[in-house]
Amino acid sequence: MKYKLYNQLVENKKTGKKSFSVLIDPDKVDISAIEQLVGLSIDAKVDYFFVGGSLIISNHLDACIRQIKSTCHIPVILFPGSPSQVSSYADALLYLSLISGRNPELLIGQHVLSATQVKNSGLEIISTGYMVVDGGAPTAVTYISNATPIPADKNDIAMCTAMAGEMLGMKLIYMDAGSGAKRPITETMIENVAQNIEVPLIVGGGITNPEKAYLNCKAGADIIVVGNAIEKDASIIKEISDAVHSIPVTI
Ligand code: 1GP
Repeated sequence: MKYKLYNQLVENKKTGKKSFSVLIDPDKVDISAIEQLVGLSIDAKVDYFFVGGSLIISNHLDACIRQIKSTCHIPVILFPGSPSQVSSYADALLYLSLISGRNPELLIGQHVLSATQVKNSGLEIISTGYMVVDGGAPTAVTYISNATPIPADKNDIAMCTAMAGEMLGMKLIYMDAGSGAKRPITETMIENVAQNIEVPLIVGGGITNPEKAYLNCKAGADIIVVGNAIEKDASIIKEISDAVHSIPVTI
């Protein structure tokens, strides 16, 4: 049971089933707004909720997740911006190492400091090679991480970074242009990475329409994450979910 969610991700990849994840930043939603968001997500057959953010302003992470869990069975996966964003109410945690950067604190330092807390949380822990790609403007993640993102046109660097992450034992690769990125990651870069790794590939950052979500999946993304565009207009949840799920399962 410990790798329940991860095993499902691997199974999905084998069959070519693409997934859609709605990103909820606890600082950007009221508890009252979550009910509506969850309702739309159930109707749209959303696969996962990712919960997390770069800052902690509101300090209602637990309440936020409990609200989601009280109204649906969609798995909640923590996407933490810092070690303090651990909540036992979630189903799993992306244990992120910022492999695109050279800031030792985000490669291993904070992990050491929070290892006991993370292990004792009882959450399913999924080690994730986190790659930030330049999205055309400084985003919260590039500023806070104090690390240079991979240039948007350096497909080889992205490919080799992902390959190294996989060979180091990371179970997922997450390519992120940063929340609200002006330019999402190109399909060419996604394709280069996807063709050279076997672990599931998550892609997010600046995806604002169903067409881009679809193209990213065709290029090899297994999970599409959208946050910012949904904060602006939640009705887009269904359009993007339909686009992601329109890709036929191959086996
Ligand atoms: C950011 O990948 C996520 O870490 C989602 O980005 O908010 O731009 O959709 P957006």
